[in-house]
Amino acid sequence: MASNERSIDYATIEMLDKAENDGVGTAFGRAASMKPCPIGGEGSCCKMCAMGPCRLPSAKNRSETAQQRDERRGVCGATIETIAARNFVRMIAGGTAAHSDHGRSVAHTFLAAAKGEDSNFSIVDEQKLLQVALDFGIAIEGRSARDIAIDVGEAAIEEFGKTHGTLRFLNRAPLKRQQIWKEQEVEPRSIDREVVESMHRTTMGVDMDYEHLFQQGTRTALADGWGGSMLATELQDIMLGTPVPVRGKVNLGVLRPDTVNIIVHGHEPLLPEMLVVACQDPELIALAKAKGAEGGINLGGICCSANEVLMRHGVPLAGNMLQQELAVVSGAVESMVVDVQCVMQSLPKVAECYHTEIVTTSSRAKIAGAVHIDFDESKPLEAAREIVRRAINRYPMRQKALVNIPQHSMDLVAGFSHETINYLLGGLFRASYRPLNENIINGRIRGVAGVVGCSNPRVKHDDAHAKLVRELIKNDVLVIQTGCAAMACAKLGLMTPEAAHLHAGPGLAEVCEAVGIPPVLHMGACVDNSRILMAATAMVKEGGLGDDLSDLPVAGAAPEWMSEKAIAIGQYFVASGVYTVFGVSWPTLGSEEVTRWLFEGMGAIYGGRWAFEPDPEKMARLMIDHIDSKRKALGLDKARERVLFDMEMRRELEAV
Ligand code: SF4
Ligand code: MSK
Repeated sequence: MASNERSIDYATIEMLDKAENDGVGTAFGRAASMKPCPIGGEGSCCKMCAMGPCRLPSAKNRSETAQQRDERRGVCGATIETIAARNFVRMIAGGTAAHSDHGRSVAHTFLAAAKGEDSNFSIVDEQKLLQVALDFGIAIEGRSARDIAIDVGEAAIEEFGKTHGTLRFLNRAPLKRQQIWKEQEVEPRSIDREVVESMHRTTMGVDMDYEHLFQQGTRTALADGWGGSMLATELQDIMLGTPVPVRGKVNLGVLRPDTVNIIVHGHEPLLPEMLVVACQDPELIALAKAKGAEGGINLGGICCSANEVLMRHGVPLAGNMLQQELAVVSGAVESMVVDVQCVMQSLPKVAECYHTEIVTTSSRAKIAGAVHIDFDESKPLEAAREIVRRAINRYPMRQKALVNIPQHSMDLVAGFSHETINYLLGGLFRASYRPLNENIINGRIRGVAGVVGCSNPRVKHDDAHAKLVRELIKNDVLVIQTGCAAMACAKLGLMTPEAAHLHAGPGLAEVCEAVGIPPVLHMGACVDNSRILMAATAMVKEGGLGDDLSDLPVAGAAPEWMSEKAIAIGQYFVASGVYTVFGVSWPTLGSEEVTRWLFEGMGAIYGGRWAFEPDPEKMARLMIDHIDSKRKALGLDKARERVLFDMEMRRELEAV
């Protein structure tokens, strides 16, 4: 397959061609040569015990009687419904474990920082500390920030393994939503417990009623969104600063010639924060220059580590998940520093062809062929300085003949935390979601869409993100993004204020131009999907758009998802009342009954439901139709007609 059929991104296309010339294999090539297993892909393969694996091909294209169908079971008698549900719940458990283990390490570092133990971190955002303390029911009156922070840190750590009650952040949701969770008995009790119970209930011979399994899956996903992920986001903000709008650059063109290039990749922002400090150290810059790197040291990022340091420091984004190998292929990266999640095991293999050193830093993740420098959370700056020094020492090994930095990069504005949206729209002294709600009510903004998730070589890289988001903003839907999806759209210039008049419908463009924001807002990393929950909750609490998250004219999507984390995120959005559409493939298609339950049954219970649509234009239509149905239910369809059903405006819109 030609490179331009694999990606719409010019930098990626150039590096894929270079990889081929250099004889380097990448995920794109492996995906093309390895056909996915159709039975596993539909969620119908069970390998929970050694009587199997049991593969139950889907009933599609089969003419079988109900009895024959009923007899199609695993060795233990498990039905296709049970197998599909168990696999799905295990994906949720995996995703929740990943986000939440990240949250746990942040909580431990937070507590150490609060206590003033030997740590390079401190309490930066006191206002947010007080807010979290209030949500946790911790007294703040007349107490020092230090004492409050210690209580918050201890309470946060407790959330992972407490033996009584339910998660504290559930009380942030609208009251009606809390009531639904209570009635459905899906309030998470503690984060670890829900992951463990999901693993228990999906093992051989335990829970064999798919609806009952999904109840546990939902409870586990809520432990992610309103638990582990939300804790990670909030504690990081208190320690590292709540993001505010910041200009940055994105794509492999941010790598620099004659400069030591270091890439951070993964998810946890604590070491990258220290790398930001180390890369500015005059002594290390002087050392880099002494080694011949006249440009000094350049830090960039891949995946969510990148999003974190972009939002707080303007560190450039080198690219999204599928560009990790390609950054090395540029021949201009001295060191790629990885921690956890979305890291490819092929990196050391790719690095063998160049001079790049792959450095693992988490005690939870090592890769054969990489160097391991443990990120000791009590001495993080020391680890960061060692990593930078090693990168500098590799610069003289750079092989000029193998260097080719693609000349593609794009400006963007990032850092739209939900607090920032509050200030930007309402002003510093009357911060509020009122202007956003009013613009939705008067129809200038049709609704809000969260477009998140990964990149996946099973589909054309960045293509679905681009088509979906362009269609949404053209139809006056404000888009908020996190993760690799955010980078895909940033590379196209959709995260610049100028994108409003170039690509947005007239109503959305008017609002964006008045406030000076892009029509597509970068809200951060994958754990920061919790910011989207908070923004949606703020919209409900502001009033005028119903009294629950499921009343809002909003929708979610992950058009190029690949990770178990995406399934956990989708499930907590659906269980929070949000209509959520996924592309690529759907992991329960082997069971019509289970799929129907997720696509329709959940809607009846939670007001949010799943949908699957790989075509991005059809996906946009589904989301816009859903938004319009919510507008109608709120009685806002008339208001919108006044604004948009003007023919001249329509013609202008079509011409964009
Ligand atoms: Fe097969 Fe049942 Fe074992 Fe799964 S648990 S592998 S369906 S025997
Ligand atoms: S990094 S989970 S590929 S969004 Fe958060 Fe990107 Fe998906 Fe990883």
